[in-house]
Amino acid sequence: MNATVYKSTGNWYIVKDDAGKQFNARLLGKFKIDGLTSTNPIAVGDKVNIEMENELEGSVTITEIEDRKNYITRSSPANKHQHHIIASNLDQSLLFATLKDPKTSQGFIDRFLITSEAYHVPSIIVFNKSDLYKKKEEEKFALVKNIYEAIGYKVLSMSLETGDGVGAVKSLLKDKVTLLSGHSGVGKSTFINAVFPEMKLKTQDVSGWSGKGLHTTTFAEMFDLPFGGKIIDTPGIRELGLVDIPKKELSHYFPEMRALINDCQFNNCMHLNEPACAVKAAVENGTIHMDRYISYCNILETIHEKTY
Ligand SMILES: Nc1nc2c(ncn2[C@@H]2O[C@H](COP(=O)(O)OP(=O)(O)OP(=O)(O)O)[C@@H](O)[C@H]2O)c(=O)[nH]1
Ligand SMILES: [Mg+2]
Ligand SMILES: [Zn+2]
Repeated sequence: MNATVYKSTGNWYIVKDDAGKQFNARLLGKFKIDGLTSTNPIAVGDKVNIEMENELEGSVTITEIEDRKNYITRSSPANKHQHHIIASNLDQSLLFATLKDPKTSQGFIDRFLITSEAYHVPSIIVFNKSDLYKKKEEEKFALVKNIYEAIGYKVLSMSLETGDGVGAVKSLLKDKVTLLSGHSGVGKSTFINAVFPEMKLKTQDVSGWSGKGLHTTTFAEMFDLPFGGKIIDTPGIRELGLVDIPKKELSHYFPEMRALINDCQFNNCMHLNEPACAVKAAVENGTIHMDRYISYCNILETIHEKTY
Protein backbone atom coordinates (compact mmCIF):
# COMPACT_ATOMS: atom_id res chain seq x y z
CA MET A 1 0.00 0.00 0.00
CA ASN A 2 1.27 3.49 -0.81
CA ALA A 3 1.32 6.15 1.88
CA THR A 4 2.82 9.55 2.73
CA VAL A 5 4.54 10.44 5.99
CA TYR A 6 2.75 13.26 7.86
CA LYS A 7 4.63 13.23 11.13
CA SER A 8 7.75 11.69 12.56
CA THR A 9 8.58 11.54 16.23
CA GLY A 10 11.78 9.58 15.72
CA ASN A 11 10.34 6.23 16.69
CA TRP A 12 6.81 6.45 15.42
CA TYR A 13 5.43 7.92 12.27
CA ILE A 14 2.00 9.04 11.23
CA VAL A 15 1.24 8.17 7.63
CA LYS A 16 -1.78 8.52 5.39
CA ASP A 17 -2.66 6.17 2.57
CA ASP A 18 -3.83 7.44 -0.80
CA ALA A 19 -7.46 7.37 0.39
CA GLY A 20 -6.56 9.69 3.27
CA LYS A 21 -6.78 7.07 6.01
CA GLN A 22 -4.34 7.68 8.85
CA PHE A 23 -2.12 5.05 10.47
CA ASN A 24 0.52 4.87 13.15
CA ALA A 25 3.58 3.42 11.51
CA ARG A 26 6.94 2.09 12.51
CA LEU A 27 10.03 0.91 10.75
CA LEU A 28 11.40 -2.56 10.85
CA GLY A 29 14.63 -2.40 12.86
CA LYS A 30 16.66 -3.68 9.96
CA PHE A 31 15.51 -0.88 7.68
CA LYS A 32 17.27 1.73 9.79
CA ILE A 33 20.80 0.57 9.16
CA ASP A 34 20.25 -0.10 5.49
CA GLY A 35 22.86 2.23 4.01
CA LEU A 36 21.26 5.46 5.19
CA THR A 37 23.51 8.24 6.40
CA SER A 38 20.90 10.62 7.78
CA THR A 39 20.02 10.64 11.46
CA ASN A 40 16.39 10.11 10.51
CA PRO A 41 15.82 7.51 7.82
CA ILE A 42 12.23 8.63 7.24
CA ALA A 43 11.09 12.23 7.08
CA VAL A 44 7.82 14.12 6.72
CA GLY A 45 6.81 14.17 3.07
CA ASP A 46 8.36 10.81 2.26
CA LYS A 47 6.39 8.49 0.01
CA VAL A 48 6.50 5.01 1.50
CA ASN A 49 5.07 1.54 1.16
CA ILE A 50 3.25 0.16 4.18
CA GLU A 51 2.00 -3.23 5.35
CA MET A 52 -0.75 -3.76 7.90
CA GLU A 53 0.71 -4.82 11.22
CA ASN A 54 -2.30 -4.70 13.50
CA GLU A 55 -5.64 -3.92 11.92
CA LEU A 56 -7.39 -3.30 15.26
CA GLU A 57 -4.88 -0.70 16.37
CA GLY A 58 -4.51 0.71 12.88
CA SER A 59 -0.76 0.26 13.03
CA VAL A 60 1.39 -0.44 10.00
CA THR A 61 4.98 -1.19 9.14
CA ILE A 62 6.93 0.89 6.66
CA THR A 63 8.56 -1.53 4.27
CA GLU A 64 10.01 0.71 1.61
CA ILE A 65 10.73 4.34 0.85
CA GLU A 66 10.48 5.82 -2.62
CA ASP A 67 13.18 8.07 -4.05
CA ARG A 68 12.84 11.65 -2.88
CA LYS A 69 12.18 14.40 -5.43
CA ASN A 70 14.10 16.76 -3.12
CA TYR A 71 14.50 17.49 0.56
CA ILE A 72 15.81 20.07 3.00
CA THR A 73 18.34 19.06 5.61
CA ARG A 74 20.29 20.61 8.39
CA SER A 75 23.41 19.12 9.86
CA SER A 76 22.86 17.19 13.05
CA PRO A 77 24.11 18.99 16.18
CA ALA A 78 26.14 15.93 17.16
CA ASN A 79 27.92 15.47 13.86
CA LYS A 80 28.26 18.22 11.29
CA HIS A 81 28.67 15.77 8.45
CA GLN A 82 25.46 13.96 9.21
CA HIS A 83 22.16 15.02 7.71
CA HIS A 84 18.93 15.50 9.52
CA ILE A 85 16.21 15.59 6.92
CA ILE A 86 13.63 18.23 7.83
CA ALA A 87 11.14 17.31 5.09
CA SER A 88 11.03 15.91 1.58
CA ASN A 89 9.16 16.11 -1.73
CA LEU A 90 8.58 19.84 -1.47
CA ASP A 91 7.28 22.30 -4.05
CA GLN A 92 8.46 25.36 -2.14
CA SER A 93 9.54 26.62 1.21
CA LEU A 94 8.46 29.76 3.01
CA LEU A 95 11.21 31.11 5.18
CA PHE A 96 9.55 33.03 8.00
CA ALA A 97 11.73 35.86 9.24
CA THR A 98 11.19 38.68 11.73
CA LEU A 99 13.05 41.90 12.39
CA LYS A 100 11.96 42.03 16.03
CA ASP A 101 10.96 39.52 18.73
CA PRO A 102 12.96 37.54 17.64
CA LYS A 103 15.43 39.04 15.19
CA THR A 104 16.38 36.96 12.16
CA SER A 105 19.88 37.71 10.95
CA GLN A 106 20.74 38.09 7.29
CA GLY A 107 23.36 35.40 7.80
CA PHE A 108 20.63 32.98 8.81
CA ILE A 109 18.54 33.91 5.78
CA ASP A 110 21.55 33.39 3.52
CA ARG A 111 22.29 29.97 4.99
CA PHE A 112 18.72 28.93 4.49
CA LEU A 113 18.72 30.12 0.89
CA ILE A 114 21.97 28.25 0.20
CA THR A 115 20.45 25.05 1.54
CA SER A 116 17.34 25.58 -0.61
CA GLU A 117 19.45 26.26 -3.69
CA ALA A 118 21.56 23.18 -3.05
CA TYR A 119 18.50 20.96 -2.75
CA HIS A 120 16.47 22.65 -5.50
CA VAL A 121 13.61 23.90 -3.37
CA PRO A 122 12.28 27.31 -4.46
CA SER A 123 12.14 29.68 -1.49
CA ILE A 124 10.10 32.73 -0.62
CA ILE A 125 11.01 34.99 2.29
CA VAL A 126 8.09 36.08 4.46
CA PHE A 127 8.68 38.79 7.04
CA ASN A 128 6.11 38.46 9.82
CA LYS A 129 5.19 40.77 12.71
CA SER A 130 5.15 43.93 10.59
CA ASP A 131 2.86 45.40 13.29
CA LEU A 132 5.94 45.73 15.50
CA TYR A 133 7.89 47.85 13.02
CA LYS A 134 9.05 51.31 13.97
CA LYS A 135 11.01 53.53 11.63
CA LYS A 136 14.22 51.55 12.13
CA GLU A 137 12.57 48.25 11.16
CA GLU A 138 10.72 49.84 8.24
CA GLU A 139 14.06 50.94 6.82
CA LYS A 140 15.65 47.58 7.47
CA PHE A 141 12.78 45.82 5.73
CA ALA A 142 13.07 48.07 2.67
CA LEU A 143 16.78 47.28 2.54
CA VAL A 144 16.53 43.49 2.80
CA LYS A 145 13.61 43.41 0.40
CA ASN A 146 15.79 45.18 -2.15
CA ILE A 147 18.74 42.87 -1.60
CA TYR A 148 16.79 39.65 -2.01
CA GLU A 149 14.42 40.74 -4.75
CA ALA A 150 17.38 41.93 -6.82
CA ILE A 151 18.71 38.37 -6.88
CA GLY A 152 15.40 36.76 -7.72
CA TYR A 153 13.72 35.88 -4.43
CA LYS A 154 10.20 36.91 -3.64
CA VAL A 155 9.96 38.87 -0.38
CA LEU A 156 6.64 39.42 1.39
CA SER A 157 5.60 41.21 4.52
CA MET A 158 2.70 40.36 6.81
CA SER A 159 1.31 40.68 10.29
CA LEU A 160 -0.66 37.83 11.79
CA GLU A 161 -1.64 40.28 14.50
CA THR A 162 -3.43 42.72 12.18
CA GLY A 163 -4.00 40.41 9.20
CA ASP A 164 -2.04 42.72 6.96
CA GLY A 165 -0.54 40.92 3.94
CA VAL A 166 -1.66 37.49 5.14
CA GLY A 167 -3.94 36.84 2.16
CA ALA A 168 -1.05 37.17 -0.28
CA VAL A 169 0.93 34.55 1.61
CA LYS A 170 -2.05 32.22 1.86
CA SER A 171 -2.60 32.44 -1.88
CA LEU A 172 0.85 30.93 -2.50
CA LEU A 173 -0.19 27.65 -0.93
CA LYS A 174 -2.90 26.26 -3.20
CA ASP A 175 -2.11 22.81 -4.60
CA LYS A 176 1.50 22.97 -3.43
CA VAL A 177 3.51 21.17 -0.78
CA THR A 178 4.95 24.02 1.29
CA LEU A 179 7.53 23.86 4.05
CA LEU A 180 7.41 26.53 6.76
CA SER A 181 10.72 27.22 8.42
CA GLY A 182 12.48 29.84 10.45
CA HIS A 183 13.58 30.55 14.01
CA SER A 184 11.42 29.61 16.95
CA GLY A 185 8.82 32.28 17.70
CA VAL A 186 8.51 33.80 14.22
CA GLY A 187 4.88 32.69 13.92
CA LYS A 188 4.88 29.50 11.83
CA SER A 189 2.22 27.71 13.85
CA THR A 190 0.26 30.92 14.40
CA PHE A 191 0.14 31.31 10.62
CA ILE A 192 -1.35 27.86 10.12
CA ASN A 193 -3.94 28.39 12.82
CA ALA A 194 -4.80 31.87 11.58
CA VAL A 195 -5.39 30.95 7.96
CA PHE A 196 -6.85 27.49 8.62
CA PRO A 197 -8.74 27.67 11.92
CA GLU A 198 -10.02 24.14 11.27
CA MET A 199 -6.42 22.93 11.48
CA LYS A 200 -6.33 23.48 15.24
CA LEU A 201 -8.56 20.48 15.76
CA LYS A 202 -6.25 18.28 13.81
CA THR A 203 -3.23 19.33 15.86
CA GLN A 204 -5.08 18.38 19.00
CA ASP A 205 -6.10 15.04 17.55
CA VAL A 206 -2.57 14.12 16.72
CA SER A 207 -0.98 15.32 19.94
CA GLY A 208 -3.76 13.55 21.81
CA TRP A 209 -2.56 10.33 20.27
CA SER A 210 1.03 10.91 21.38
CA GLY A 211 -0.36 11.16 24.90
CA LYS A 212 1.69 14.22 25.76
CA GLY A 213 -0.75 16.95 24.78
CA LEU A 214 1.98 18.91 23.06
CA HIS A 215 1.01 22.22 21.55
CA THR A 216 4.43 23.67 20.93
CA THR A 217 6.06 22.50 17.75
CA THR A 218 8.61 19.82 18.54
CA PHE A 219 8.29 17.64 15.46
CA ALA A 220 7.72 18.50 11.85
CA GLU A 221 4.15 17.81 10.85
CA MET A 222 2.26 18.04 7.58
CA PHE A 223 -1.37 19.14 7.21
CA ASP A 224 -3.77 18.82 4.27
CA LEU A 225 -5.08 22.16 3.09
CA PRO A 226 -8.83 22.48 2.57
CA PHE A 227 -8.35 23.97 -0.91
CA GLY A 228 -5.69 21.51 -2.06
CA GLY A 229 -2.05 21.28 -1.18
CA LYS A 230 -0.17 20.53 2.01
CA ILE A 231 1.67 22.61 4.57
CA ILE A 232 4.47 21.46 6.85
CA ASP A 233 4.98 23.07 10.23
CA THR A 234 8.45 22.58 11.69
CA PRO A 235 10.13 23.25 15.01
CA GLY A 236 12.15 26.48 15.01
CA ILE A 237 15.74 26.23 13.86
CA ARG A 238 18.19 27.97 16.17
CA GLU A 239 21.22 27.65 13.95
CA LEU A 240 21.32 26.24 10.50
CA GLY A 241 24.36 24.12 9.81
CA LEU A 242 25.18 23.62 6.16
CA VAL A 243 25.70 20.09 5.02
CA ASP A 244 28.56 18.96 2.84
CA ILE A 245 29.00 21.91 0.53
CA PRO A 246 32.62 22.03 -0.64
CA LYS A 247 34.24 25.47 -0.32
CA LYS A 248 34.80 25.55 -4.07
CA GLU A 249 31.07 25.18 -4.70
CA LEU A 250 29.68 27.62 -2.17
CA SER A 251 29.36 30.49 -4.66
CA HIS A 252 27.25 28.29 -6.95
CA TYR A 253 24.45 28.62 -4.42
CA PHE A 254 24.51 32.42 -4.48
CA PRO A 255 22.49 33.11 -7.66
CA GLU A 256 24.15 36.49 -8.23
CA MET A 257 27.61 34.87 -8.01
CA ARG A 258 26.67 31.80 -9.98
CA ALA A 259 25.88 34.10 -12.91
CA LEU A 260 29.47 35.40 -12.93
CA ILE A 261 31.51 32.32 -12.18
CA ASN A 262 32.61 31.78 -15.77
CA ASP A 263 33.95 35.33 -15.91
CA CYS A 264 36.58 34.80 -13.22
CA GLN A 265 40.09 34.21 -14.54
CA PHE A 266 40.53 30.98 -12.58
CA ASN A 267 37.88 28.33 -12.87
CA ASN A 268 38.42 27.29 -9.26
CA CYS A 269 38.24 30.90 -8.05
CA MET A 270 36.92 31.24 -4.50
CA HIS A 271 36.49 35.01 -4.96
CA LEU A 272 38.80 35.97 -2.11
CA ASN A 273 42.25 37.16 -3.18
CA GLU A 274 42.49 35.77 -6.70
CA PRO A 275 43.34 38.18 -9.52
CA ALA A 276 40.75 39.09 -12.15
CA CYS A 277 37.82 37.89 -10.06
CA ALA A 278 34.48 38.83 -11.60
CA VAL A 279 32.66 38.41 -8.30
CA LYS A 280 34.90 40.83 -6.44
CA ALA A 281 34.64 43.31 -9.30
CA ALA A 282 30.84 43.09 -9.01
CA VAL A 283 31.02 43.71 -5.27
CA GLU A 284 33.18 46.75 -5.91
CA ASN A 285 30.84 48.23 -8.51
CA GLY A 286 27.79 47.43 -6.39
CA THR A 287 26.11 44.81 -8.59
CA ILE A 288 26.61 42.27 -5.83
CA HIS A 289 25.51 43.58 -2.46
CA MET A 290 28.29 43.86 0.11
CA ASP A 291 26.13 42.17 2.78
CA ARG A 292 25.79 39.09 0.62
CA TYR A 293 29.52 39.00 -0.08
CA ILE A 294 30.27 39.31 3.64
CA SER A 295 27.86 36.44 4.28
CA TYR A 296 29.66 34.43 1.62
CA CYS A 297 33.05 35.02 3.28
CA ASN A 298 31.68 34.22 6.74
CA ILE A 299 30.06 31.01 5.60
CA LEU A 300 33.16 29.98 3.65
CA GLU A 301 35.12 30.20 6.88
CA THR A 302 32.73 27.88 8.67
CA ILE A 303 33.15 25.10 6.11
CA HIS A 304 35.60 22.54 7.37
CA GLU A 305 36.07 20.02 4.66
CA LYS A 306 36.45 16.35 5.24
CA THR A 307 40.06 15.42 4.82
CA TYR A 308 39.69 11.86 3.66
N1 LIG B 1 3.15 41.01 17.39
C1 LIG B 1 3.00 39.90 16.68
N2 LIG B 1 3.12 38.68 17.27
C2 LIG B 1 2.95 37.58 16.54
C3 LIG B 1 2.67 37.63 15.16
N3 LIG B 1 2.59 36.38 14.69
C4 LIG B 1 2.82 35.55 15.71
N4 LIG B 1 3.03 36.27 16.85
C5 LIG B 1 3.32 35.72 18.20
O1 LIG B 1 4.60 35.11 18.20
C6 LIG B 1 4.65 34.05 19.15
C7 LIG B 1 5.28 32.81 18.55
O2 LIG B 1 4.45 32.29 17.54
P1 LIG B 1 4.48 30.75 17.09
O3 LIG B 1 3.49 30.60 16.00
O4 LIG B 1 4.38 29.84 18.25
O5 LIG B 1 5.97 30.64 16.51
P2 LIG B 1 6.62 29.36 15.78
O6 LIG B 1 7.39 29.91 14.63
O7 LIG B 1 5.62 28.34 15.48
O8 LIG B 1 7.65 28.84 16.89
P3 LIG B 1 8.21 27.33 17.12
O9 LIG B 1 7.08 26.38 17.05
O10 LIG B 1 8.85 27.40 18.47
O11 LIG B 1 9.22 27.13 16.03
C8 LIG B 1 3.22 33.85 19.61
O12 LIG B 1 3.08 34.43 20.88
C9 LIG B 1 2.39 34.60 18.60
O13 LIG B 1 1.20 35.10 19.12
C10 LIG B 1 2.54 38.94 14.55
O14 LIG B 1 2.30 39.12 13.34
N5 LIG B 1 2.73 40.02 15.37
MG1 LIG C 1 5.45 26.33 16.04
ZN1 LIG D 1 36.13 34.90 -8.55
